[in-house]
Amino acid sequence: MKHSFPKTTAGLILFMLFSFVINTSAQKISVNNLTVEHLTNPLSVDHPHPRFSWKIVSEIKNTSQASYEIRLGNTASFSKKALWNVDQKGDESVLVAYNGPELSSKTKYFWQVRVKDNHGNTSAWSPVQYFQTGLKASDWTAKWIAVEGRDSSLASPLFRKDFEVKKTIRSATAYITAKGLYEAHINGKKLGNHYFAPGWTSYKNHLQYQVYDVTKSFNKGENTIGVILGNGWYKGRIGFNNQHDFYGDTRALLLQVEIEYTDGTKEVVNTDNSWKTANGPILSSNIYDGETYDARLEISGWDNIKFKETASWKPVSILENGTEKLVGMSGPTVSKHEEFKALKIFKTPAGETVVDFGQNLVGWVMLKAKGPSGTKITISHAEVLDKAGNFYTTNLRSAKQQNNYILKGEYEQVFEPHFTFQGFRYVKIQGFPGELKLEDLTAVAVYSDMNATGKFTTSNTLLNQLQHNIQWGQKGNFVDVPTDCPQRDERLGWTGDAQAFASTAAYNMDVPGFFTKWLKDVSADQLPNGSVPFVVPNVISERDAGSSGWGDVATIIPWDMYVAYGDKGILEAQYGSMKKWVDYISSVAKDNLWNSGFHFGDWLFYRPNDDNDGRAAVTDKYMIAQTFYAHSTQMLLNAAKVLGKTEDVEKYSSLLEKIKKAYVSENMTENGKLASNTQTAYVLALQFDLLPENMRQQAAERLAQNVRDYGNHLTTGFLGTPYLCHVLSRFGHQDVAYDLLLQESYPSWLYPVKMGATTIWERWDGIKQDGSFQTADMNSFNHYAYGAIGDWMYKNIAGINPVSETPGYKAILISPKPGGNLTSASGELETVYGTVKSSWTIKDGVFKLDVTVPANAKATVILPKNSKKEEIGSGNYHFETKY
Ligand code: RAM
Repeated sequence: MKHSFPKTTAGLILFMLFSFVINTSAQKISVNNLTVEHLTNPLSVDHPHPRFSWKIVSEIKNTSQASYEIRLGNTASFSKKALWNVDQKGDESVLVAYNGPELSSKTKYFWQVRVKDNHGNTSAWSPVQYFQTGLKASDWTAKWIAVEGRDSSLASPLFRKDFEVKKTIRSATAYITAKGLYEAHINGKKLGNHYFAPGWTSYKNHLQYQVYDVTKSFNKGENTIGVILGNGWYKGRIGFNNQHDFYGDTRALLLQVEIEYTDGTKEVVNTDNSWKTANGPILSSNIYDGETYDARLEISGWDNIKFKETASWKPVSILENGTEKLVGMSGPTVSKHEEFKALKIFKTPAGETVVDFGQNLVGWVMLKAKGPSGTKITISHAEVLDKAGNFYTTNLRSAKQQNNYILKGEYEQVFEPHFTFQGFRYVKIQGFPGELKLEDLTAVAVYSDMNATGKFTTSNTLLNQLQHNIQWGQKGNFVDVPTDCPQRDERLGWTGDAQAFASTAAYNMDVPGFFTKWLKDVSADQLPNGSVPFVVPNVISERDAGSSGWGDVATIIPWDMYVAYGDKGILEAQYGSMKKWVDYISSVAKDNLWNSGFHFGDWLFYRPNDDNDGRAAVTDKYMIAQTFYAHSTQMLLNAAKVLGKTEDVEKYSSLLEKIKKAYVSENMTENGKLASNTQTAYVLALQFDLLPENMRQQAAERLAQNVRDYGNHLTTGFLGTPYLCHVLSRFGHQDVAYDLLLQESYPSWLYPVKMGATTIWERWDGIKQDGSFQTADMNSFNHYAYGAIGDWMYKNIAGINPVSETPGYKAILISPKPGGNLTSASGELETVYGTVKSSWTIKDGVFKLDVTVPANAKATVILPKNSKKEEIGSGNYHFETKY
């Protein structure tokens, strides 16, 4: 609509009124949170049809999207004709695929959206967002550079280049990657605020590069680029056999800066033989052992202009281009998050100076220090103190987790490491000159940049601490890849742990980008026969693959991500891998029974110390394998249905039937008792629907009885634990589930909480009741697997459930199931449609529930002790019922 300015006063008033009406109607609905491939304004989009998502904000109840418009162009003003314009009826607002003309590489595209709702309101155009496409293989003109001769020094080499900018820059983009880790600087400033670039992938298959908008980084005239390389996962120590150089023995840098001047001309600055290299202050660094930094070796101004290269700056060598495939980074970067002040500095009984930060976290300590040149300060890291109150590091196995700083003696410096991270709550300080003060130390948590999406609180403070521990277990183990633990000489992408925790992870944080990236490596490192390695990226051996409950990550996480985020693309991308895994199992199964090969089984299940009485809850490993064979087949089948692969639906439906039959004849008596009479056995059989329907309830009774027989204690390990309470709830034993959850004595979820845990432990009894530790060989205090109970807490206590037929919380099931002695609970989830809330109280026999449903979504609400279903649209709702 075009307004022409009114000429009379009356006209002016009318005009103002009219504009007011227009504006308020425009404000009734708006769009925000625009993302491309799950990321905000990403710079390295490789996808030929990137997908756009947005959220609708509306104060009007029952709002859904009636139509949307997207425009996409080369300029932010859309002054030129848009390259792509869609005006489409429908309520699609999540992952809408681009289907305009072919996108060019290394190009910035601007886009925005506006929507109409079902009430006739139109939003304003959203703020303009952008994304940039990455480089095609043939766009790379830079050369890989490395130090001359053998790259045998533990130290981190510096690389530098000066160059001149003669004209005014319109735009400049840097594309950088490394074999090893890199930290890039332009004119004395670090590029980006992230760490551990280029991230960890299956380097032999693909190596990510990062993209930086460096338009404002350069000056007209002299400029300098400086880059430091670290060993990282590529060349540093990785895996538990003291293995080095796993991916290669030579660290190398690849950097290409593309500059466009305002006169339209272009220039490229590349890594090539004009670069120089020298040793810097980082004397050694690797992921497990930490870093040694000698400030006396700092080369002042090396990464800035006006620097005079001395004879110690040597020419670089050019590496033959490797076969590695370069890909744009698809997941989130890793950066600093929460900071913790030191709470307490104290002397341990052994006489050591130890600092407590109050939280087991992953990252590092920033240390302020000044002292005589050559003073060496050592910071060691530990998760716990022992029974006597001494600093305990035996559970780190061979990982040193130690940073050393050597002072240069001129002024106060703040030290932090570059290419390593530590898992710790306590640090031990040695060699500090003078008196150590609390303000000299700050711990900083470093993890992948995922927004917090979930909140969960209840009237029970121990349970709230458990939720806190689950979230910190996630933060510490989501450092570019999902790891088992972040502190000992392991820190690997253990597939079993990841599959157990993925659905909980998707409640707490925004993880689709994180898992999309990692799942590419699940496919990449899958063996030719379809078997899936124990760890991904696979840095152990090819033989270490194929365990049930671990390899099933290939089917479980893609499905979990699809349900939580509505991302069909993940299913499409992973379908081949899902299928290969199921076909692999079929290839080793005999008569539809998976009863061969190595399996971890129900890892770390309950086992009393002195088990003369035979209380250990041992579940037959092949019985477990068969249940996961069924489950993976079911996940594949689900994916085949979503993707419309009818032949596969038929094929795998009939396979699934055979798997279940084989399970029953091998493992169940006629009366329904299972071959292993353990909680995990019943849990897996019921969770994955292996038993004939008429045998299920009796099996659930056996499970409930088993829990009661153990005095309301769980006995499950990694595989049974995630589903234990789910199965109890599903078969009407909500009370038993609550008794387990709220159990405070060992083994239980709250036992570690009572023992002061601030993260989830690897074992139910990492610290035993007498204060002694479990075996130091395997006793991590930051392992997320048992945190998988979080999924049940959100679903049952808060009552926030996805509906897999309408994924991504487009349809939500709100069904809180109060229990235990809880008098209130509140859950919140930032979904791809917006915020879902469910919070309840019980007081004077009345259950009150407040629900929020985001625009363009709908919910079914089921109140406790009530089977009536209420269907609601978006908005805020209040319910009450007798309780
Ligand atoms: C341990 C890991 C991990 C587990 C495997 C089987 O080494 O810490 O948690 O998945 O073993």
